[in-house]
Amino acid sequence: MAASMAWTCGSLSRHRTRLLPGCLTLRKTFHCSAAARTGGLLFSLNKRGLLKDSFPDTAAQDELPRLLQAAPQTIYCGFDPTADSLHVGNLLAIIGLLHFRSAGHHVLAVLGGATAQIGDPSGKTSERERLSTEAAEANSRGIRESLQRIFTNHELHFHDSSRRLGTIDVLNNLSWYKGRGVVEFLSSAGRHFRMGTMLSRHSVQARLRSADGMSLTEFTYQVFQAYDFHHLNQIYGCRIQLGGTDQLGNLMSGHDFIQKVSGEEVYGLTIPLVTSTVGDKLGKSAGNAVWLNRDKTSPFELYQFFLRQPDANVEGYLKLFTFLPMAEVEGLMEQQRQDPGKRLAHKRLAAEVTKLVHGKEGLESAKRCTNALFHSSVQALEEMDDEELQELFKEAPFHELLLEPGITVIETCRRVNAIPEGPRGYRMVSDGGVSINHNRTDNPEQVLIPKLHILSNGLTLLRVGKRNFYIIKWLSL
Ligand code: YSA
Repeated sequence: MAASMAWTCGSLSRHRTRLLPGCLTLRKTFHCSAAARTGGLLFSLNKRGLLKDSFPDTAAQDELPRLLQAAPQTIYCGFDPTADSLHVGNLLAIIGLLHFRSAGHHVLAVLGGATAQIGDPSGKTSERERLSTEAAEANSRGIRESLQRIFTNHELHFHDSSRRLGTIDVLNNLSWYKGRGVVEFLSSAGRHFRMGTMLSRHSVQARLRSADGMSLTEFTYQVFQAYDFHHLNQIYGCRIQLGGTDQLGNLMSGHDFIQKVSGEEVYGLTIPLVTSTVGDKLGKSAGNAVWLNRDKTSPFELYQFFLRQPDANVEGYLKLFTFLPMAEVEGLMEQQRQDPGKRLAHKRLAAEVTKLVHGKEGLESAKRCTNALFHSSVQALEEMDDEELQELFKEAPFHELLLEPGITVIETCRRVNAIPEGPRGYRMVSDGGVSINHNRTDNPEQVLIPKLHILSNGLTLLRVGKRNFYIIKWLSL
């Protein structure tokens, strides 16, 4: 069976390979061919901290860099549609693919419409609930849309147009399993899989030790991912599969299967798993998901997620999650060290990721929301439409009210049930507990003034106490 190895081979242990500070360490430890040394793609990905393991070991160190320099190659990564959106953990795999595309290689993003119904046991402590074909298809639509949006944003905003961009295709593995008979599949593909090897996979071992064990369905997962690799190799000439380190066993199964059925040399590359500040893998199962679809995580929330990263993460994240040249990352970090209060590196990180995921408009929306919320900017509020305002104040009730002439502050508060009835509510306003469009309003009888209390977009943001927001959309009589 093929061995895997960490990219920084030599004397460094695997666990120290993740965020290496710079080329000096790499030059000492990165044992590679002349092809890779002369500015190869893998070398630069490794420098960014984007590569973790590769296999088979020496082949990937020597042959693969040469192959990548000789001609455009085809690389794939799979995404199981177990939810209707991808999350920031998956984004790193997408970014990995995009680096290959920028270097002129062809990229296949595979939606696991079939494999999602089997359920990948990798990194999971228990079996997923069964996913119906309909749910997998609906989820695939959401994911396909966000993949395509990110690919377009990358092409528009991040690709150096003087370089030839490789092609990109989004496929769904349901298309090659549909109508395939189980007897035929097991009698042809199945016989190339050895039980001992399958049982030795970390994902299987971990589950066999758990109280619930593992179902046959989950156990066969690696067979399907291996078969996909073979299928893509046969149809698209794909020789490289990319995935997070949790996918290593599945990647190896594909390598072994292809060796047996066609003897083709293929390669696996893994990227590091991004973890939260408490060490959980960023993803949806950990309950801490930051999604890539706007209806689940708004551009503003995504922007804030990166803006709020601990200082210690920023340099690594700039290298992993952005396409900024390394020299620019180093320059930004130097500026940040000289004036940490400005948080230039955090802001750039948040802006680059938001632009990649939601485009220029998404980034503008995120900045508008930031100004409206944290810098009390009335102008920013005025530039928002009601959808964006609702995204910003997710928990805030949204009311549509008829704009009657002479309507007062207290009447407005009462209509949206923002204050208690009677004198208590009246006192809340007169004591200064209410603000409208970021301006404290302590006269309950004040008649609402257009432009001040009612913005030109027909909206009013009412705040009662510290954090109870109400959004009012005024309808003309
Ligand atoms: C792969 C190949 C196939 O032929 C068919 C299906 C698949 C899907 C694969 N088995 C899987 O379940 N992937 S995933 O949907 O869970 O995640 C998609 C990719 O994002 C994987 O490569 C995964 O390792 C990566 N990923 C998820 N969370 C991550 C992460 N990468 C870095 N950090 C995280 N927190």
